[in-house]
Amino acid sequence: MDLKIENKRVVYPFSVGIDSETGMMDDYDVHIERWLKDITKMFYDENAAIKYLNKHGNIKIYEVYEKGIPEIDGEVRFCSSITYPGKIGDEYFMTKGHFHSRPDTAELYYCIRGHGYMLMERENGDYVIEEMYPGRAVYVPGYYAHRSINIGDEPLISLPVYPGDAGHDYGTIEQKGFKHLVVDKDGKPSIIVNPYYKE
Ligand code: PAN
Ligand code: ZN
Repeated sequence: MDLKIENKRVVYPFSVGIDSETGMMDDYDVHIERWLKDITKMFYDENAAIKYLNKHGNIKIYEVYEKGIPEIDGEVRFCSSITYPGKIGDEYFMTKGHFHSRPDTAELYYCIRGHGYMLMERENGDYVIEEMYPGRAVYVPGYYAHRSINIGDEPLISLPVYPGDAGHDYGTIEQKGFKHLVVDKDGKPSIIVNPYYKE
């Protein structure tokens, strides 16, 4: 059988290690870091984000290690996703979140460390939240935007796995936001409606 070739690159069988303490991959092609300065607008209380920056300086909110697997039908892409503990105002640190560019594609997240929520929300605002903790797998069906939220006090580490041709649509969430947010209320995570959500 022919090996798949994309960008003149042959995909050979491989394996990779993911450190269960740090989430670091021992062999990766892409490393994405999201720092507060770059994503202040993702937090609903942008003033709190600016205050945080002025008081404490920049901070890493989350990062991702991944292998450069071709973004084509038939492939399976995966990464190590690490969201750090903390809050901006009363909102927990979280990933930007996105729909898939091919919106019908699903995703499976396997949680390795920490305690969090997976927020899944449809374009009409319907939402579901599933808890993430070590050993727990969360299935994100197609047509749901998804975001990992760290509600604990250690890094939230997970292994997301998704179809090669899923793609990432960040623009919709950047413009509209999620309708639902997870905030700390009296020391407990609580779901609120985003006051700035654009229908
Ligand atoms: C994940 C996410 C990862 C980072 O691999 O890409 O957790 O979150 P953002 O992409 O929202 O910045 C995934 O859902 N891939 O499809
Ligand atoms: Zn995804």
